[in-house]
Amino acid sequence: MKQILANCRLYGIVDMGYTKPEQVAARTHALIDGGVHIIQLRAKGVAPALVKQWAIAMQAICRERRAIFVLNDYPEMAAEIGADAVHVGQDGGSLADVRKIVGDGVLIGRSTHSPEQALSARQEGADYIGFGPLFPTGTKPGRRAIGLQDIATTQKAIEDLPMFCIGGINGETLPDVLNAGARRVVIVSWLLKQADIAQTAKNVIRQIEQAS
Ligand code: TZP
Repeated sequence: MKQILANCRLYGIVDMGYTKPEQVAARTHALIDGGVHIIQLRAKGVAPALVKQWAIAMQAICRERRAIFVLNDYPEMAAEIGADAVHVGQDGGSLADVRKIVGDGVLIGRSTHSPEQALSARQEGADYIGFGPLFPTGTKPGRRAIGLQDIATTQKAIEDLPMFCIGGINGETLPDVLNAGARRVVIVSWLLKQADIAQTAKNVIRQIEQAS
């Protein structure tokens, strides 16, 4: 799994704010078809029983197709359903506590919003980090944008820890994000709104690889 993570350029999120329940499986497949090998379920404000149902479905698809399935926010549920990874925010408790819940075989991702938080996440034992939001985004309303200026120095400071830049990335902003030094990105709403998710993902991955 660490190898899949290390090779991953584009991280996809099936965000239930933009996805109908009946689209969960098809979107998971479309992302994998497009070369996205790490896929998160993000379902804010939804009953845990529903989250669990979608998580089990996505985990099965990801296992069969050798992608990493990440559950956002629910370490206990991640452990229970055998998720590959769990992602927690700054308010998600210490990573040592999350590690105790999920055990050693599960990857842990942490959202970070500053270079200091990125370094702390590394020290705490995160397997990867999200870094953003780079731009204001309706997917995380009210969260201050951190801009592009710290991407390169932060990636250097955390050495080989995979850092996924996130927040307001789309076809227009991607070139600036890559010019600022990003080599891994998460794209949520723009990607999910595309008519052809798989083809768009392929195009994005090609652009990232060309910049690398
Ligand atoms: N964390 C920081 S920004 C963000 C999250 C989950 C949302 C990114 O979504 P979008 O739609 O790609 O801007």
